[in-house]
Amino acid sequence: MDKIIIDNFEVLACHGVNPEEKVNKQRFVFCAVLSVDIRHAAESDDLNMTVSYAAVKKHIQAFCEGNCFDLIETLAARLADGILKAFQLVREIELTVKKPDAPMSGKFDYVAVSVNRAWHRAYLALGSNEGDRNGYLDFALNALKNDDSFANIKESKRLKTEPYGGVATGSFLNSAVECDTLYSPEQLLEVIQAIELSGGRVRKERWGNRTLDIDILFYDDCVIERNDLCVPHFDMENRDFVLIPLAELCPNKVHPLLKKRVQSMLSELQSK
Ligand code: A4P
Ligand code: MG
Repeated sequence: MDKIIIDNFEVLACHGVNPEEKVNKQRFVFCAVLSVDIRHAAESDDLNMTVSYAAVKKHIQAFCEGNCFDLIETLAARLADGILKAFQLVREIELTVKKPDAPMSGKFDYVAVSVNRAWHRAYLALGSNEGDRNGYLDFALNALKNDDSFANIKESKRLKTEPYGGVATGSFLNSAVECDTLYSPEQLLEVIQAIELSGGRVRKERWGNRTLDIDILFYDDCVIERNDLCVPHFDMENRDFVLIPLAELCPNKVHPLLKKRVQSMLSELQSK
């Protein structure tokens, strides 16, 4: 993707572990490489179609001057997230924070931390078969909408489905959600489990009845095979309650392991 680059922008501020660094300003030098699609701006020659580097520079300065962290790791990671949230045309950022006057003996140019952060496209499955099922799905959707580490949230239609797997008893309400997220897959799992808990979810038995279930179906094209996190979600090719809502959102997405489009998986399942 195209890049907008701010190189070696210097700000005087107070960050550091040592007490004197909290009161005496020192130099922090920022290098930001922003991934932005600039084609429309180039065609129209219109600043509104791109990201103003002056506005990003102002954001960096205000954030650096307005905070006082022990670690440049914190400064770099939080600033990178903040830029992605404030400037939605920026899809990815490589941000380096240099500290040329770090209190360290010997001759060196600077110490630095570099972080890479990006918006990732995730697909989630929502399900409920206990209590106010619509209310629980609304609750999950609102929790995602109220968290600014998610953007562009879109829910499919909600579908009444019969229980699958032979454990749950009451009928389900299911939907799928498309979103962009700044969370890593592991963070996303923690976040959705926290939403399930605050939605009254009690884990009794696997595949049992539940007020609210949220699963990660896809995370970009990642394949994750850990005991506590398996992406793409296990067994989706056999579940119409997953594939029908998903096909509404992303019929042409290709399952990275099965190498089949969502719509093809659904057609195959329905013709069985
Ligand atoms: N886990 C691993 N991978 C993932 C992932 N991609 N997303 C782990 C979310 N969690 C993932 O899940 C058990 C463990 O799976 C978690 O601790 C997590 O670390 P859970 O939500 O505690 O239990 P569960 O939901 O009972 O198990 P699981 O395997 O998620 O079951 P499913 O696949 O959610 O199936 N019938 C209909 N009609 N509609 C339904 O929604 N749902 C189920 C549950 C059964 N039958 C259904 C429906
Ligand atoms: Mg689950």
